[in-house]
Amino acid sequence: MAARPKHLKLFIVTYLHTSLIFLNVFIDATDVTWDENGYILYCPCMGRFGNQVDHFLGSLAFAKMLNRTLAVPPWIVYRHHSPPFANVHVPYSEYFQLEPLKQYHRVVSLEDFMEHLAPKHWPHGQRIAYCFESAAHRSQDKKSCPMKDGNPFGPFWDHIGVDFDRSVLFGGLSFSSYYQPHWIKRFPPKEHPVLALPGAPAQFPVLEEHIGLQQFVVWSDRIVQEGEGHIRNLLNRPYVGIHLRIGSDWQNACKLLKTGDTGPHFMASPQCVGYDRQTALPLTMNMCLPDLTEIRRAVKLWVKNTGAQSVYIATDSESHTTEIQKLFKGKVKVVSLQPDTAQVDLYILGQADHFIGNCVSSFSAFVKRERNIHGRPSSFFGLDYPGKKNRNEEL
Ligand SMILES: Nc1nc2c(ncn2[C@@H]2O[C@H](COP(=O)(O)OP(=O)(O)OP(=O)(O)O)[C@@H](O)[C@H]2O)c(=O)[nH]1
Ligand SMILES: *[C@@H]1O[C@H](CO)[C@@H](O)[C@H](O)[C@H]1NC(C)=O
Repeated sequence: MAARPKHLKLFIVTYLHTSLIFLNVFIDATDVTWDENGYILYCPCMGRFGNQVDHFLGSLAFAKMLNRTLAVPPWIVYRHHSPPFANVHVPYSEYFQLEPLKQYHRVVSLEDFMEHLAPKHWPHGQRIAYCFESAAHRSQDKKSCPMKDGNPFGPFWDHIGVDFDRSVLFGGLSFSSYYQPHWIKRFPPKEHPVLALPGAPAQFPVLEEHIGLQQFVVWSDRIVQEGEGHIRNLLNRPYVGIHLRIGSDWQNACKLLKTGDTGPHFMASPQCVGYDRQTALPLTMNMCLPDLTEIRRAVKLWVKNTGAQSVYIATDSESHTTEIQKLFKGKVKVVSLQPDTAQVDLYILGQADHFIGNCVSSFSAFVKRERNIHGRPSSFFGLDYPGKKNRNEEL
């Protein structure tokens, strides 16, 4: 009698153990199990990192809307001024974890899709490109999708190892949720299992309703470790993080504002002037291209407000470290790393006790969205209290 429960226990433990192993295998395998509801593939072919993330969030929402698995593309990093002097394709998982995305919707990395699914389910000879008629009209025969025309398009699909065999064109559709039934009807997954698109099925800047998807974009351990190391070694809390987007390309862009060639909605600016065109706040030159006077003013204000011990400067060109140091007569530590990997800057800005961003920049917008999710405060150059009426007007 006494032996039986013991055996039973052993049996249960063994059983649990094997089923856990089985479950693990099963979970791993789901990544590379063919989805009957089909896939969305796209090239993040517009803009640099900030733009690509905006497009990624919209594409994630689009894939969920069509209930297709999103093949998550690598990031395109333009390294034309430093080795290897070409585009680099960085897998999503180098910067972020793939797993948290799955809480929102089914995803597979484009690399895994190519390695495990494409050979059987999307073989050579059956690789169809899908695009707007208007896009195909730009091609030589006027009926081919311009999938690999020019940079970054060609190098991207070459990196993935894809040539397209033919094109399917569409019109009278857009990526907005209004067209969900139209998409499903036009492209049932049985006949169109893999929708490969020349660009992201999304808008820039990211739609207001998709901003919250940032919560599923979670840093990889590698970036966390590197970022935390710098914070620990270089900064004393509380610290203020600032993003200086002031380089020559940006100076040119902001000229459009000066000449009146753009209204308050300019690139990422809805994040601070508001998405509603009717009620949008004015977009000022200080918000687009803060001068040294404005940079000094804002940094001084937020260092004082937060009792900051350090200031971290992320920049696309000059850091103005000396000028900012002078403001505090050596009492505040001012640091600028200018790391090789821009994501390290983004991480450190995200962790700051206060962040001052550039309202027009999608690079800043990444930081602002991430901070909002964690309830961390942000402001912008030229706009100290976004979302609230100008303090002076209230007085
Ligand atoms: N490391 C670092 N790189 C930056 C910084 N600001 C801008 N950059 C680089 O410049 C790029 C700017 O392009 P995006 O990320 O698309 O952001 P954006 O500010 O909206 O600029 P545009 O796309 O040019 O309109 C970034 O991806 C970075 O490569 C910064 O503070 N630190
Ligand atoms: C969405 O796709 C999944 C996976 O293919 C499937 O199990 C599910 O039934 C689909 N949902 C709808 C509403 O079609």
